[in-house]
Amino acid sequence: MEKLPLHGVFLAYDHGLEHGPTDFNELNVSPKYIIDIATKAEVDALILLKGSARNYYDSKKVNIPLILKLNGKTRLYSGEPFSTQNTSIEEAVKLGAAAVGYTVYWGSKYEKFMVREFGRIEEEAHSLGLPVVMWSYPRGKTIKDDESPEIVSYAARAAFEMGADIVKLKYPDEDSKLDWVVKSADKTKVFLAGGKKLDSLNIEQHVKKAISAGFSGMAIGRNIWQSDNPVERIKAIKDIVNG
Ligand code: FBP
Repeated sequence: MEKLPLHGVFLAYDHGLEHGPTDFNELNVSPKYIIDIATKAEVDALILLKGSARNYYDSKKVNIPLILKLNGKTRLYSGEPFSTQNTSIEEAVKLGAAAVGYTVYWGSKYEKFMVREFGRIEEEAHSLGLPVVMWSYPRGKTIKDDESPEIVSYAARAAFEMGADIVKLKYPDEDSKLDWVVKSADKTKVFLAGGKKLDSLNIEQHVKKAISAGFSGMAIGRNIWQSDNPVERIKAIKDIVNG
């Protein structure tokens, strides 16, 4: 099993469940295409759900650490955000995962269930030496602006208090508050989430600012595998992250 670095560029590909194949084209609809990109660009980790991992990720052949995402939901569901666990840590170990991931929708009516589930997962994963990555996403009726610095810092702090090793966060809408986000996360390493397709200049500017404020990396999906030159885009982001 590859060890998960706490710094770098992670390639996310859990969108088939989260958004449906509407995010995909003829090429990126296949997990094999994603694993080829990840291998060529030497990403620091690959984020998959169990279906893609079981069918395409061979831990003996792919030299990239796997983060197995343990929960998820579809876009077909329209209530208050609620993402439930769909696989176990035992399964993550069987698949050769180096870490596990879980989304918490802070502020949702169902926050209490996700908190309880994450708490159990975090303790079990750590007892086996597996790092835990939290997608820390304030979302739901009570969250008016999920990119406000107060909300993003709160998401950072909540991940630290819940024992996450890495937290994946949205870019706050005030650059000057990036370092407060990092301070709020304390020992938890902060990774920037990607978002919908942006031009490369825009992404790179975000990454530069985030890294100089103390972010540890980026976990990105659509902006890479929807691009015409995915390997080059990862390499450009890696160059910024690695200084
Ligand atoms: P992107 O870089 O494509 O935004 O991927 C990051 C990610 O967190 C995925 O892991 C996840 O499927 C998706 O974003 C969630 O998207 P949304 O914000 O629409 O729920």
